[in-house]
Amino acid sequence: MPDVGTAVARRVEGGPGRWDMRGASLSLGRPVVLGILNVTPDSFSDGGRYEAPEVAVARASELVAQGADLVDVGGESTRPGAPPVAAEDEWRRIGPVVRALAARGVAVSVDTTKESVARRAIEAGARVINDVSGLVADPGLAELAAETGTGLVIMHRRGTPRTMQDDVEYEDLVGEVRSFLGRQVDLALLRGCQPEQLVVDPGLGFGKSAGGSLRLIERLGEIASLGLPVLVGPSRKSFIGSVLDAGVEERLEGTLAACVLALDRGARLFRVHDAGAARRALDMAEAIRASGR
Ligand code: HH2
Repeated sequence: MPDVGTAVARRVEGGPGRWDMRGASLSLGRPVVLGILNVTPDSFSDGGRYEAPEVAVARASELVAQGADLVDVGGESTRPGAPPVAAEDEWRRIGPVVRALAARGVAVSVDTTKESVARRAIEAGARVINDVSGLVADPGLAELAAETGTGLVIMHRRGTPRTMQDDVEYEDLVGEVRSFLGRQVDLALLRGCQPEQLVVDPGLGFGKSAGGSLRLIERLGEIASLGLPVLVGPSRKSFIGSVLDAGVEERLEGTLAACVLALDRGARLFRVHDAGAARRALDMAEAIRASGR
């Protein structure tokens, strides 16, 4: 198994630690909730609902009031089969929203794989880059994070949204995801990022079968053993639908169960649509965990 360097090892020795994002520092002592805001016409569960900037901003305020620590703003759907979106179009969707939220003091994460979009979002006040391609689509994102000090989420996925569900077989899924994340973390460190900026994500549902996503949660400890904070994004995804035979609107309990088990196996950050329910479930689970320490 690859090691991601002594700098990272130092980060975990001191407990749950913190996530640095452009001068601000978020404690990881309490589970961190990222509220999802998709400013897209076609996202799989909330596409078309928040396209008007004022509606998007109102939704973000709701997420924060419910307990989200950050709002993750995306302008390109990554659902299986989704077509790519040009940088200009992506920015046109999210620009006014990122600017308005940052001006209101909301911590904004930008869900993009493009350096040009991330750069504009940072200029508009975003604090975190959430790269679902894990520095593959645009390695320039690592330099950008190093230069600006933003937080950087490095996620594993196989292929692109168009192709990722074509082949979901792995010889050793958890090992491959872990090795990939280790390599990309090394790349980010080499490009000048500090370990405290980095978070890793196994990419539930991204080029994985339903069984694969379940296994990644069950064996999340192996990903956490890389020594970096782990984010998971199970919210309303189809692997929950497969287990429960439930439509997109009926996956809240499945999402919460996935979050709580992921927490117990080492995840510290949770990307969810239902911020209030996740906040309560995670705070409760964390209180139980803490009572034994
Ligand atoms: N999942 C989605 C999008 N971004 N980012 C991270 N770090 N982890 C995830 O698991 C993740 C993510 C997909 O979900 P959603 O945003 O709800 O849908 P869509 O991609 O259709 O907009």
